[in-house]
Amino acid sequence: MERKQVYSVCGMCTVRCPMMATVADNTVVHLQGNPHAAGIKGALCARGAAGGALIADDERPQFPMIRAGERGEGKWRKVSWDEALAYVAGKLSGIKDAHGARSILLSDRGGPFRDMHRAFLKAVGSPNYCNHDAACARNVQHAALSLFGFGRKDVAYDYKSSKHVVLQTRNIFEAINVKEVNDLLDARESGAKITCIDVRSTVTAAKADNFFMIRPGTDYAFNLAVIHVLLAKGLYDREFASAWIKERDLEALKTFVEPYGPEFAAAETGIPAKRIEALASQLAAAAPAVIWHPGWMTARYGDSFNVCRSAYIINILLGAIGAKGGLPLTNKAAHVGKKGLKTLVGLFPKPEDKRVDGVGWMEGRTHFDTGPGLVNLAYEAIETGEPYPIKAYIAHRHDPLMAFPDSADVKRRWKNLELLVSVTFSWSDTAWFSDVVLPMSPYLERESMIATKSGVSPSLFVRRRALEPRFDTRADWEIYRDLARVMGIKELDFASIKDIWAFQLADTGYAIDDFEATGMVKLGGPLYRPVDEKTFKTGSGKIEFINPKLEADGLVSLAPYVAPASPPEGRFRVSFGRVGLHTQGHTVNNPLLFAQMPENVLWINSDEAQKRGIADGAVVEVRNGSYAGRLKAKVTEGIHPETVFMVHGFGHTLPVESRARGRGVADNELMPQGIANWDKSGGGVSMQEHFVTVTPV
Ligand SMILES: Nc1nc2c(c(=O)[nH]1)N[C@H]1C(S)=C(S)[C@@H](COP(=O)(O)OP(=O)(O)OC[C@H]3O[C@@H](n4cnc5c(=O)[nH]c(N)nc54)[C@H](O)[C@@H]3O)O[C@H]1N2
Ligand SMILES: Nc1nc2c(c(=O)[nH]1)N[C@H]1C(S)=C(S)[C@@H](COP(=O)(O)OP(=O)(O)OC[C@H]3O[C@@H](n4cnc5c(=O)[nH]c(N)nc54)[C@H](O)[C@@H]3O)O[C@H]1N2
Ligand code: SF4
Ligand SMILES: [Mo]
Repeated sequence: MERKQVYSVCGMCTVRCPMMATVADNTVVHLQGNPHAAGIKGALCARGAAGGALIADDERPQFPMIRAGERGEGKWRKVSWDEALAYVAGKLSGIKDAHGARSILLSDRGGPFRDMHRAFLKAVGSPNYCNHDAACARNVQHAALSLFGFGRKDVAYDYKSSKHVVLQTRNIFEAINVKEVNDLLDARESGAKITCIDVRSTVTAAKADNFFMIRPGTDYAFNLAVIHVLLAKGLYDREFASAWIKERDLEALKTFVEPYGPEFAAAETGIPAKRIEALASQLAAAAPAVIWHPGWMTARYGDSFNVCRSAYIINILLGAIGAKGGLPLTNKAAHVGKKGLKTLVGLFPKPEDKRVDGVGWMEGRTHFDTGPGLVNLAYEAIETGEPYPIKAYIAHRHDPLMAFPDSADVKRRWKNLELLVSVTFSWSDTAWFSDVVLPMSPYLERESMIATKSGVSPSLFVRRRALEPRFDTRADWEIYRDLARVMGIKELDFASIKDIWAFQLADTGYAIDDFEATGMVKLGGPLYRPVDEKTFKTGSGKIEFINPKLEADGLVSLAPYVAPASPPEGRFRVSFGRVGLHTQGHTVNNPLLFAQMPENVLWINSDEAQKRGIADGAVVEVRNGSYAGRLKAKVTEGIHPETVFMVHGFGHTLPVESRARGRGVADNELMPQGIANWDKSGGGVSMQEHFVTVTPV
C-alpha cells in the first residue's frame, strides 16, 4: 500500500486550518495540521481529527436528489447529476425569464472559497449574494466599519506578541481556531495576562488571570466604565488619539461617558467598581500590546453592536490599532509588494439591480456593508414581494433553518419560493426541506480554489484532493462549472481545477508547483505597517466616533446604555455557545464526535436549581411558547442566576441521522419569531432576547 501525503485545508469548521492528510488505498491513515504553517504546530483540534469519520459516515447525502413529496416530507427521487443540474438550470432560467435574474438569491458561509459560486450568481445577473453573518458576526463587522471605515478583518489579532488579552463574549479555548489557541498559550507562557468576561465559567475563564462573571446583557455598561476610567485618569494613548481620532470626537466621547463610571457599571453588571478600575490600569500598563477582543458570535442582544463598538474604542484609546501585540493592520498581497489572485467574480459586470435586502440604498440601511448584505431581510422580500419578489434560493454551505431562530417561522417566510436548492456535504434541516439536494464531496474528497490568508504574514494556500469520493458527490467548482455549462456561461467553463488554479495565479508570478513543498506560498511578512493617512477609510481619514452614515440613517453613534430586561418571574434568559467537540449543528451525527458528546446539557445556577428541586444530571423540560425540549441539567455555581446556557446545534429531528436524532435541545427553537428581532444599527439578529421556563420532569 503506497502512502501519500496530501496538503489540504481542514473543513470541519469555518476556520479552515492548513493541514496534511496521509492516505493509502483511498483511505485516511493520519490527519495532522500542516507542519509548515506558522502557529499550527502540526496540530488539529478534536473536530479536525474526526475528518476520517466524516468520510466513513454513510448517513450523509450520497447522490443528487429531487423532492418527490411535499417540502420537508423526506420523500426523494434519486437522480443523476445531469438530471439534477438540468433541473436546477431549467428552473433558474425559467424564473429569470419570468421575474428577472434579480429574483435569484444565494447565501453561503462566506470565507475564502466563495469566488466560484459568487461569480456564478453574478454571471446569472443577480445582485443578491448574501451570507450567514446576520446570525454571527455582523455586529462586529458593522462596528469596525462605523469607526474605521474598514471591516473587522482589516485588522488582525496579534495574540503571540500581546501582553494582555481581554476575551469578552469570546470563549477562545472552546470556540477554537488552532493558530489562535497556540499563539495565546505561547503568549501566556511568556507572561501575558488573560481577562475573561462571560456569563459562565468556561475553559477560557479557567485559564484567565481575571474572570468577571457578568450579568447577562450588561457588557456595554462594563465597557463604558472602562472608557470612562481611561479618559478620566488620563490612561489613554494621547499621541495616538491626537494623531488618529477625528477632531472633537474625543471630546464628544468624554462628555458621553461622563455618567457611566465604575460605580454605575458595578450596579448593572454585578462586578465591583474597584475591579473595573484595576482592569483599566492593568491594560494601560500593557498598552499598546493589548487586545480587547471585539467579539465573534455577537448576534445576541439589542445592544451587541454597541458592545463591539465600545470594545474597539477601548483598543483605540490604548493605541492598540496597528500595534504589534495589539490589532495590527492586515496585509494583503499588495502590501508586501506582490500581486494577488485573479478572481472569477471580476470577469462579470456588476448587476444593475439594487439589492433586495435594501442594504446600501434603502432608508435606514445605507450604513450596512453591501458585500454580503443581510439575508434575513431578503427573507422578508420572499414573503412580501417587496421591493421585488425572490423566487429561487440556493443555500450553499448554509443551514438557515438551524442558524436562524424558529425554523417554522423561517419556513413560512420561504413559502413563495419556487426553487430551494441546498449544496451541502451533510444532511441539515435546510437540505431536508429543499427541492433539490446537490451533495458536495467532503473536504478530503475534493480540491478547492486557491485562497488567500491575509494577516501580518499573508500567504496563499491550496486544498488538494486527498481521496476520491466514496459516493456520487462532487466538488463545488465542478457543481457550479457544470451548472454554468448548462446555462451557457462560457467564462466559467474550465476543463479542470488545474485550469482554474492557473487562471487565479496568472498575475502572481507563482505556479501551482510552487505549492508542492508545503501546501502554501508565503507572500511576505511579518510586516507591521504603521497607521498612516491612507489607513482609515472614513471621510476625515481618521477614526470617527460619530459616524455620519449611521446618523443619516436616523441612528445614534454614541448610544446611551439601556439596561437589559430582567427575566420575568420564573424564567431565565436563554444563552448559548460553542463547545470544543462540535461545529454548529453539522458534526453531531459524526460517529466519532457523537461518541464523545452525544447531547447538550442545560447549565443552570445551583441556587436556582435548588429552588426548583432540580438535581445535577436530572432531566428537565425547557420551554418557550410552543416548543419544549428535554435535556439533562448541569447544576453549577459557574453560571449567572439570570440565565441558562446550552451548546448550539443539538436537538436534531431528521430520520436520516440515526445518532443525532432526538438527542438534546435546539436552542434556536426557543426563540419564537426571533428572526424579526434584528438590530437596526449592527444588523445582527438578537438571539438572546428570549426567556425560557425550566421544569423538572
Ligand atoms: N469548537 C468550535 N469552535 C468554533 C465553532 C464551533 O462551532 N465549534 N464555530 C466558529 C464560529 S462560526 C464562531 S462565530 C466562533 C464563536 O466564538 P465565540 O463567540 O467565542 O463562541 P461562543 O461560544 O458562541 O460564545 C462565547 C461566550 O459568550 C458567552 N456569553 C453569552 N452571553 C454573554 C453575555 O451577555 N456577556 C458575556 N460577556 N458573555 C456572554 C457564552 O457563555 C460563551 O462562552 O467559534 C468558532 N469556532
Ligand atoms: N440559536 C443559535 N443560532 C446560531 C448560533 C447559535 O449559537 N445559536 N450560532 C450562529 C453562528 S456563530 C453561525 S456561524 C451560524 C452557522 O450556521 P451555518 O452558517 O448554517 O453553518 P454550518 O452549520 O457550519 O454549515 C451549514 C451547512 O453547510 C454544510 N457544510 C459545512 N461545510 C461545508 C462546505 O465546505 N461546503 C458545503 N457546500 N457545505 C458545507 C454543513 O454540513 C451544514 O449543513 O449559526 C448561527 N446561528
Ligand atoms: S479549528 Fe479544528 S475543525 Fe476548525 S479548521 Fe481548525 S482543525 Fe479543523
Ligand atoms: Mo459564527
